[in-house]
Amino acid sequence: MKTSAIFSILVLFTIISVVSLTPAAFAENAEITIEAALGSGAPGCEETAEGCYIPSTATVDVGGVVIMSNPDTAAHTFTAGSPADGPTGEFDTGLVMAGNSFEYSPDTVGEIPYFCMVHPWMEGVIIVQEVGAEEETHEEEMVEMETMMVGDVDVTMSPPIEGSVDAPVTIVEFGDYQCPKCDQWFQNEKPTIASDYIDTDKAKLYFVDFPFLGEDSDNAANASYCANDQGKFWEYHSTLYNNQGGINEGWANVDTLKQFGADLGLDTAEFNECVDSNKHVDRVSYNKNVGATHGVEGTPVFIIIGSNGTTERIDGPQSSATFAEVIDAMLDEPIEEAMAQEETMEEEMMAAETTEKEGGGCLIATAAYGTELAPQVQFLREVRDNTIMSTASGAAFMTGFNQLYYSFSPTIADMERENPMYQEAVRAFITPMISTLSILTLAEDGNEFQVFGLGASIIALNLGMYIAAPAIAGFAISKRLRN
Ligand SMILES: [Cu+2]
Repeated sequence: MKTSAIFSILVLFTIISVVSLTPAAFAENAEITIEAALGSGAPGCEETAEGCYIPSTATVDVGGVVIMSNPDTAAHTFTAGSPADGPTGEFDTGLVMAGNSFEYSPDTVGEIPYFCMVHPWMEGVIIVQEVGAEEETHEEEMVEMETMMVGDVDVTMSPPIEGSVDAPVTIVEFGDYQCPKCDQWFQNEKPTIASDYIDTDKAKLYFVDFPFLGEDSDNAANASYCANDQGKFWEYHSTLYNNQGGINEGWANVDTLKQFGADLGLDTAEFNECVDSNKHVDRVSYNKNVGATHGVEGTPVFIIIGSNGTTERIDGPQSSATFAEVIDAMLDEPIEEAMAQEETMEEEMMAAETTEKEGGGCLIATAAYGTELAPQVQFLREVRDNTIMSTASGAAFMTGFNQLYYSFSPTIADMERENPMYQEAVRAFITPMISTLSILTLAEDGNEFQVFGLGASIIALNLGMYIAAPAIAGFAISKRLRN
């Protein structure tokens, strides 16, 4: 929990004005695709700029088609409604298994919030508009959003990280796709850093655009976000470096950028429109500005931030050994101690606020938060995603269970947060139940019969503990009183 405190050190609310470029004369919103974010089966995606569904706000024409697809490894639902109020019935995909999709065609103008019944931290909105209406996202509008800081680097508008969110060390790379030194680092040093630190969850990488070598640099950066819209940022990022040519010699002109998109199997109509309209120009310039505030003038520049906020800067395509030295030193830092000294009251409060969100509307997680039960609850989440959700009866049960559970759970979770005594009581009440649930780990993943059988025994066991045993005790007491 300490690490999450560090990485969300300053969560400030700011108002960012998103100024548009030429709005498309005829918006092409006849067909849109929404994807469940990769890894959204575990909480965390709700803290990212992208959200848990990509895009988390999608605009479609009345009578158009929304394709809800699940490229993630966990099964998800796209269910109209909200975790607090439950399903509204406008649409419900039921469980969409990994690699599957579902189509929905809205027939009324309006906004439809939706969520995942299995992972209630996943929420999104579909905006249904008149055919031919100007796309709202292109208009000048005020967007209220959270500023995400790592150390003193603003990564609000960065693409998704490479690596694990929980990795203690953060590498922020400022780069330009046309810069030969960036490519040199990407080809020669990054692979070693990736295998030694990123793949081993010791470090994570943010890429922040710093396009300064000409028009094609800006176009390439914009195109990388167009690929990001379709969940292929890092693939496109690699494609760009692998095809790098001379500066402004045409290898990254609009036509070539579109070809790269097609080669990666992206939806070309959507991608080309995004490239032509320079859709993400604001995001790119926001990121360039972040570099400028940190005195970046050329690329690549790296800012490396340790888990307790220690910051080191590396200029130029230095060797992986140089990175290793800096990162190893940061990994050796005594995290807890440094934190204890540096953490101000205010930061602690903010950390508490962010961690509270982890419990969200889940009364069990909230009751377990900060206690020895917490790892057990996390473990059960994994069992749910790997074992229970891997069978049809288990998945059907979870969908029903979640519908019931989240109808009252958020209210109780809020009460727990307000009153520690209440949290204590709920924890005492659920502890035996959580222990029985661990029995499910005995089932093999995907074994329908075992999941069903063990599930039934657990229900019986719980009925016994919570209803039969107290009832018997009650009878015994009243009998004794009568005598
Ligand atoms: Cu889900």
